[in-house]
Amino acid sequence: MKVTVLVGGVGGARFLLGVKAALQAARGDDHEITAVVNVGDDVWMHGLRICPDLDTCMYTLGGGIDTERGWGHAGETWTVKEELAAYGAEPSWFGLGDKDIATHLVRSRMLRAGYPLSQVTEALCDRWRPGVRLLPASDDRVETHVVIDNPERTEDGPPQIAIHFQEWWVRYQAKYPAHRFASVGAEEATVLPAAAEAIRDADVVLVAPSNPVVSIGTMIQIPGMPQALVGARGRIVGVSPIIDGAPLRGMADQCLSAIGVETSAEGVGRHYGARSTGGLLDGWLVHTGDSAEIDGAEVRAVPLLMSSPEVTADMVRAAFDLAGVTP
Ligand code: FO1
Repeated sequence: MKVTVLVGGVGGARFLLGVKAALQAARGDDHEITAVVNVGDDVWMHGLRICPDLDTCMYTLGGGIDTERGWGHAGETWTVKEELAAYGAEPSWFGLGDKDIATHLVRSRMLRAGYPLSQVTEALCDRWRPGVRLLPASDDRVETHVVIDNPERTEDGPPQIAIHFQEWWVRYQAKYPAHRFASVGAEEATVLPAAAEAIRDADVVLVAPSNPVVSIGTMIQIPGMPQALVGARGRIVGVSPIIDGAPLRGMADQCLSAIGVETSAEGVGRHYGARSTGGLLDGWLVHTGDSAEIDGAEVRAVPLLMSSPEVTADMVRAAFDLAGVTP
């Protein structure tokens, strides 16, 4: 059975643990899980290419994640970060752990040698063995930048500036309202062919409860991705990242309000739209107690709190059922 999952960072990685658990329980190793991972958060810092969502998925599925933070290594140390700060080397606000830096050094060296990100990811996964094929949504640079009011505005300075998503998210904790998001590089980018194929060929495509704007939203706009989704032979079922009107973690609410979408299971589901009317979804899972009316898509309410891989596996089974497939 082939399952393809569109994922972003922390929520997506936890969801993938549930997909793995559900398929292992039903079919042992007789399954193929492909994660198509957001690359919009990727960033060059201190000369290193950092891919937060790919690394979060790789560490989470490979057993190396710091479960408290949801990103970076367990048992991390911060010596290099402290040394960089001692030199006044900016950005000092981004948490680069010593172990994590090894990942970025290997990735940056391979990228500079000309290997595409998808091959770099495959090489890194040789060590971590995530048990899921991790594919970047594109080998090309498609970075999410955020337009905000200029915090250091001078009388002749620009009223608005664009900063990298990581600066908005980590340095400013999204305290400056986003006027809009720009996917820098999207026009020249193309969806990773293997990712498009995994979407087309899957028995079911799952949309993880990731940030609907800067993870899922950015991914499905990469040239070639809409066509792959339209051509998917299986049904596409999404899981709401909004429970009882709020995101479980992260700042999906600030992102949704920036694009004028209501922070609710129905708001996100309607934003994604039904595949039958040119949107993304055939089915939409909302949390017990929430409801959503999406013209052309079937909605079901099940518990969506990913409190353990087993509980998440129940969500995944509900998504398979909604997609009309038996794992
Ligand atoms: N998130 C933070 O809130 N603070 C950090 O200092 C931070 C550092 C960091 C380093 C590597 C990495 O892979 C992720 C990191 N994250 C950090 C998380 C990251 O900003 C977000 O997880 C994603 O970009 C959003 O999904």
